[in-house]
Amino acid sequence: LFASVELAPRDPILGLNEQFKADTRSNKVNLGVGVYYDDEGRIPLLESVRKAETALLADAAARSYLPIEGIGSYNQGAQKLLLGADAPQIAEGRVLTVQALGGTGALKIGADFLRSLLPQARVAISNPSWENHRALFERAGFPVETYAYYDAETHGLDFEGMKDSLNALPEQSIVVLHACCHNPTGVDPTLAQWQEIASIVKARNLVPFLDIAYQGFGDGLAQDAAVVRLFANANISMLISSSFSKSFSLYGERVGALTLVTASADEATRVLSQVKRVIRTNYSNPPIHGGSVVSRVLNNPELFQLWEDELGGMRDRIREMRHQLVEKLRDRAPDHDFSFVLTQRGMFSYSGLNAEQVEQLRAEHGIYAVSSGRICVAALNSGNIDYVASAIATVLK
Ligand code: PLP
Ligand code: TYF
Repeated sequence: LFASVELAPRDPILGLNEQFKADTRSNKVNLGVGVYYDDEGRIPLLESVRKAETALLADAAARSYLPIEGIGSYNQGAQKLLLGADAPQIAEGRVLTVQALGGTGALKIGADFLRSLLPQARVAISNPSWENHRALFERAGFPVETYAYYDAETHGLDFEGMKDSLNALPEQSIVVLHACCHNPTGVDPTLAQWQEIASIVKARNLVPFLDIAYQGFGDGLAQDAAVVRLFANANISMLISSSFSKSFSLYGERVGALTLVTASADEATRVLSQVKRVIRTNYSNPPIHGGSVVSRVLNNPELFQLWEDELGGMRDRIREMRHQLVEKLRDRAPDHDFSFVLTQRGMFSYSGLNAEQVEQLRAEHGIYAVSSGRICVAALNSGNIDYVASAIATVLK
């Protein structure tokens, strides 16, 4: 039966993790996978999460099946975080949210739903994008192409190229947009540029699928959702996949949500019924624990404040690492200008290192990065940043 099965390639990022684990060097550093580590190099258990879990344990309940769409208070919390608590679209009953297995699960439910709705559509992702975007939409049956995004010369956005690409897409093409903290480049459009993108999306009748996996890691919870609110207020129907994996440091709980902003309450009811059908035929209904924890935090003002402060702490620490990295590279590699690292946002920086230099970092220094040159700034800390800066300076020579 399985004799003809070929070996599939490893996920380029998660595969790197396996390689890192097998490395026996004590000074090894993993700048590959997009995970937030604290200054001691540990994945934190947030205090807000611990408190919510303690409270949950105190009134432990039996575990029946959840509804297909998941925990109601979780879904409401998630949509308020995206659109704002006072969003008119929510009051009008035009927004629906379903609990999903992480941001990835949300993308997959959305992709499967869109595939039955728009079987002829193509999908456009940014060049470059998170590796799994292409794979996931291709698996769902779509042809996937890219739109211009990153300008390697300026280490910034190729905005003219991006607009040209979007303008050239056929109507009803699905456009996957990173709402904030672009993975892998760390380069985001400005709000004024998002406004222009919204105009194109509207004029060209494109279908925006906003992916937001790092809300709170850019400028703050509300600020990072600005594009979601901008699109909603422009009356654009859209899909939004959101993830709490990073913002709650709950990677293994698979906490995400798919939110759809529709044109009317009636439309929302019909869309929800179809989205539930996709879920039912995939995994029936989501798990309880992670969603319950997040729901507690989102719906309890004290816990929410604590979480927002903790998230702010993570954001500030990453910024501090960006500053220190730029400073240390200025000392050690004065011929190279790394100041662009300061304008990039979120967990990642496209460092400009090439595949050869990345390989040299791994082989000679035990420092792991993605071959594209993407480094996870959130994995730097006061104990490893000097070592990393010196190693980068060495491979630049
Ligand atoms: N989308 C982007 C852009 C990501 O970087 C990630 C990272 O993991 C995801 C989606 C998936 O999130 P999750 O880990 O919650 O599935
Ligand atoms: O880009 C990253 O590193 C994170 C984690 O298949 C990740 O988004 C990477 C690959 C993958 C799933 C998650």
